[in-house]
Amino acid sequence: MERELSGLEIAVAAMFGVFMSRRGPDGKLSKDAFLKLVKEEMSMYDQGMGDEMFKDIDRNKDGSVEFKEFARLVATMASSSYKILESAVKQMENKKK
Ligand SMILES: [Ca+2]
Repeated sequence: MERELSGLEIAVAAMFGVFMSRRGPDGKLSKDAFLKLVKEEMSMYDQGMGDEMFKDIDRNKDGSVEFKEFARLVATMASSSYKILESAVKQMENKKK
């Protein structure tokens, strides 16, 4: 029998799912795929910052984003968005009531 995943495991799996659904045949996000992700899933960020963000996230400078680089971005988003996330959790809790 499969055990139930914890909330944190579900969150990591969801993040992994986003990466998987957008990766190219080489298993990475191209720059275009990354810019599309910023536009479609990161609306809280200034959309003019996409190029700058890509330069920053592409640590090994191979022109694409591998999962490790993507995971670092998500961790940075989480740690720099405490207030936004706190308010999102409150909204989710209020919807449950
Ligand atoms: Ca890279």
